[in-house]
Amino acid sequence: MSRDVHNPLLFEIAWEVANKVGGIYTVIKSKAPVTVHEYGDNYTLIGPLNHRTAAAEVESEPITNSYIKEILDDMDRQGIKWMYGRWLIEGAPRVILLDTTSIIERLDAWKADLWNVAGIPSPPNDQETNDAVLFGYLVAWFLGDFVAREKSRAVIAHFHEWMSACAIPLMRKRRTDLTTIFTTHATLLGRYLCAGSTDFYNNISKFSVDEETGKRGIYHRYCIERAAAHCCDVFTTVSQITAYEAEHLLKRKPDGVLPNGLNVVKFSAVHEFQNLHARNKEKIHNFVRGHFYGHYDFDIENTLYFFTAGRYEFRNKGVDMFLESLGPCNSPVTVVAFIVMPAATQSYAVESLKGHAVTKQLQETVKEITDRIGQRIFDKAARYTGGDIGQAVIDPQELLTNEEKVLLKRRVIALKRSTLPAIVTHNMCDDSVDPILSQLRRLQLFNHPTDRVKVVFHPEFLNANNPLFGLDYEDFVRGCHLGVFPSYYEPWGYTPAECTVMGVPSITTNLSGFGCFIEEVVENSSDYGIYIIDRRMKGVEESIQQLVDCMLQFCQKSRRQRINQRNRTERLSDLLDWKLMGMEYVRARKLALHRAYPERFMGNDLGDFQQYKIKIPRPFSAPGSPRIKGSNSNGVDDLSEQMESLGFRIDDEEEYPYPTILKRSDSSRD
Ligand code: U2F
Ligand code: UDP
Ligand code: G6P
Repeated sequence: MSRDVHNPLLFEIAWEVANKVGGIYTVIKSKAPVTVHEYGDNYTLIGPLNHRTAAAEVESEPITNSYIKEILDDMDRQGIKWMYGRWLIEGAPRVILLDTTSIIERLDAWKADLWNVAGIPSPPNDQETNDAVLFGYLVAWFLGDFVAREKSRAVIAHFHEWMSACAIPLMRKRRTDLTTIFTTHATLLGRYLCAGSTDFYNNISKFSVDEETGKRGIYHRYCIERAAAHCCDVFTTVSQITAYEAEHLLKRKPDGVLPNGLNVVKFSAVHEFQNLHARNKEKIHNFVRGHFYGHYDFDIENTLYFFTAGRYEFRNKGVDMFLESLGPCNSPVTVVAFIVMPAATQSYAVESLKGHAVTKQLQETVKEITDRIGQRIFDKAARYTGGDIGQAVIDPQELLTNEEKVLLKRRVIALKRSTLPAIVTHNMCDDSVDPILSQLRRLQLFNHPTDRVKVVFHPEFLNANNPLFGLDYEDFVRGCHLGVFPSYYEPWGYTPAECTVMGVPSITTNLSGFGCFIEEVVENSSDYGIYIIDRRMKGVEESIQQLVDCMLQFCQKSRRQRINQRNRTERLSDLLDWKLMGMEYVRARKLALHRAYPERFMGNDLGDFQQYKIKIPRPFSAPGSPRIKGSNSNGVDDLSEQMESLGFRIDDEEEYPYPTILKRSDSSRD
């Protein structure tokens, strides 16, 4: 059968399509605009139907593709519930959501089939695996039926993470006529091993993977992940470091790396992000005044805000290292270090709410009194009818009435407290064993007046309705001075990348995908506000010392230097834009097509690619931008190399969403 490989159809499949669980949601959602730009209506996402959230995420619309309609109608007749429409995000891609709960009666039969055809076991009580199996069979069903109808064009199915990937071994076994890409965003075993106390990277080649996954009760999940990695046409991960991990733990060397980008929004006035920093910092000031009431004796204009945030993975996210470095950080200015990580809580702590209430009352009283003073000054001056001009100006001694003095004293007395400002804003369910609280107690970081570094643990993600901050996470980040993410296990790490595009300096490590990426493409990244801690070659104590040094170096900067540094940081954002990052996805798709249909690339059959030839300049060559080092110095080959070895010439000048130009190189072997 000869399918048109120059005009393919693309399906992207993930458990987090229109379903926010973790970082993959950010990947797919932020990438949608460029993929839609490239594929238009030839792009369809497939995800699970979560009835609780689907209505807010997706708008239903009639199905225009007759093949898709036939298949979904047929599924409907067989009792499968689904939703078809546009995902309500920028780019508005088409989505198919499949309801795994509507087909639960087939679970046992499908599990038996999975064992028979792929040797993958699935125990009875693992809900996530049950979902993965049901979803996998539905996706394989849909795609199998689709390519049986659509016979003229090539179809690419791109899967993210093991939860969505059960369909890959099934389709390989059924010889479904399409090409597959599997992108893993971590490995199951790697995440588990790192969260424990294993010396992961030094032992990575020695783990007995079956035994280790068995001990942790994830052997069957691991089988799905490993089968997907081996059965797909093109296997990729999000970073070099995860590629290295996948090679050892999944036993296949990835074909390439597809780094995570962001949908970078540029303001028309470049300095607007600086204004936003100042405005949001003001809101954080308000929080600090309330939280530290009774102990608010530091100069807020000379206070720096550091933070870490993300899922509560104490060791993986490097929170242990962050806290450890706060004590020795003898900063010349006051630092408030925030930790924003969701944990189980009962409620906001009364002390936190009280602090904000009493400072708010004080603020209102001061406003009321100053309004009255203003009125009195005006009245006295306005009544001037001639004579001694001094009489028209109120005597400063009389500015406050006795009644106002009493009112003000009452408000000030309410600020007195016998306790220190709390280190946590909520009542925690596991207060006595919580790892962050335990470490803060061990380090005696209790917000003493003499402490240069204060700490506030907010065990809940932020949103604008939050009674303490009243800020969305993004605005909170903008208002801070430095993000600190000394991760130990971090396949990519969106948090420092998000800081960068908002012009907020951050600290990351050479064990995070993002940190390694920046190390590879930017020289002297610390000049540009991205500090990379060495957690690879250094011992823990040395890494902590390096972190302390970075923070101290930052604390010694003048305001002018901080403003300059923020400008440089923000300038790096083009590097992280999907318009550039998306190029690797383009390459992966071309490689997948080539692997599945090599004969379609023979001879002079590549002429069609020429139609995409549109050039736009490289964004990061703007004057004053950081110097870009040659990329991919080690580890997994990049996709360009793979393709060049197949005889294509990759034009690096090209920028997404215009697909890379593939030309047969003159020295082509065929
Ligand atoms: C990898 O991240 P994961 O997708 O495996 O991480 P998850 O545990 O699934 O979730 C992180 C996300 O969950 C969200 C939060 C993150 O986007 O915003 N979240 C939330 O909104 N509310 C909550 O109460 C709890 C979580 C990998 F580990 C990362 O390094 C990569 O960056 C990522 C993408 O490739 O994949
Ligand atoms: N985040 C959030 N609200 C918060 C703190 C963090 O939405 O209060 C988001 C943040 O914007 C980022 C994600 O959490 O997108 C963390 O992603 P990252 O890649 O750093 O790690 P992952 O959690 O995916 O392992
Ligand atoms: C931004 C604002 C400036 C403000 C500065 C404070 O650049 O545009 O008006 O002075 O932030 O910077 P800082 O690092 O002290 O928060």
